[in-house]
Amino acid sequence: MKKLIFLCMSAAILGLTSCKTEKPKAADEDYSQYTDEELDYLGITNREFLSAASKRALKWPKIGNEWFIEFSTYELKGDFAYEEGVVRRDPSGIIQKDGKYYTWYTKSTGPTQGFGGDMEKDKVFPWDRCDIWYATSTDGITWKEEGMAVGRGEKGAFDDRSVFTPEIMVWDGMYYLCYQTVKSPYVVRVIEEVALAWSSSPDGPWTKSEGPILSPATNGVWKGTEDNRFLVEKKGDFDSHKTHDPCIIPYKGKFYLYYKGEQMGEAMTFGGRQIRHGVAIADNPKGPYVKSPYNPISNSGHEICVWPYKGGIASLITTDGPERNTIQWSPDGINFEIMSHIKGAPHAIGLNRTADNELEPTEILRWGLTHEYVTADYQCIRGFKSWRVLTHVAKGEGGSKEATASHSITEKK
Ligand code: AAL
Repeated sequence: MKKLIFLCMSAAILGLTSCKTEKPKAADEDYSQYTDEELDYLGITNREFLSAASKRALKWPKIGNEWFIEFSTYELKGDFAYEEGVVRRDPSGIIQKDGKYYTWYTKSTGPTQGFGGDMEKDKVFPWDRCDIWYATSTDGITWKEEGMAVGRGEKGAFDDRSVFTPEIMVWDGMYYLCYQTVKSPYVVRVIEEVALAWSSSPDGPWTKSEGPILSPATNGVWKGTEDNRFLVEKKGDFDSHKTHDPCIIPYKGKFYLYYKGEQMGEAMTFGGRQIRHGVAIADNPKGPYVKSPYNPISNSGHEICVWPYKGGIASLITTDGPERNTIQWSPDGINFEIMSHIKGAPHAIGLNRTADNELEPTEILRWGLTHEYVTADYQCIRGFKSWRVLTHVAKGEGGSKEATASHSITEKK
């Protein structure tokens, strides 16, 4: 070390400026603040020689494994048992009223023909020509379909083709369902919007908003008139084509509407499809919702799955983008950081909104609803459960008391 300092001093005197230790360090490159114990925990031997990976590791927040979970799914009974010829998908969060769990979901019947056929009759997707139905359960396993909650609008209305992918919010004694809408004809370039319905009872009747409460950005420009979503003059904002998967959370005295954006001219990047999330904020549940200037607030993900935790908002990011299969958290509902990488997660999760979120970060994910593609045409609603992964021990391996105790939490029940 002494030798190095001497060499550097001599080099400086000689006017040579290339010596690394002479370079002033940027504030964020100062690693002296980290203790020997922290370096030891991360397996870093020498703080003078930090690889890029070690520097990143040092910047990780001081978190344990409390965000690290695994999932499995299971069959549900009653009307949620798979039914040939019927689409039930995209379950909302679960709420409870008078001892009964409630969920809302997308429902339709018949196969999907796809684009390019008879525009008057065909279903272009399983979520085309759908209405929003609801079901109840006393145990979360056996569900009874109660009927339609919100139907499509009349011919010519903004929601005349399909209403789907609902999410529920309970606020001040009122029930709010937000959901996606499509207007006929359902072409490839069709826009998809978000609407709202409200009721004083989970059993309805529901009053629908007169128009959408959220729409795609209008600053993208299609190229030509061919019905092709990849051909653009200008892509526009992250949500220039579609706004999907809405979920409203009461937060900090306002209402945060999280949603997935699809962009005109969607590209495949190193993370897969270009899909990101945004948020629009309102003073009242019914709006007006104003998009945050910070959008997009994720660079990855698919269906929205967000919940309040420790004064901030947590988000499960699945399916698309370089940060897929992570759980993230933001202190302000906008600036999300990765808290854990997970092996994967069920799609289109309906969270158990009756959970005590403050127990632990993923308490709300202990059980809930998801959907499964039984065939390309028909989906059914299933249950999921998750468990924390706290240790990694081989079969028969002893381990400390703590490890043994935590291992029991990891067991699939
Ligand atoms: C899902 C969701 C939205 C889409 C469709 C139904 O994966 O992202 O809900 O519109 O597919």
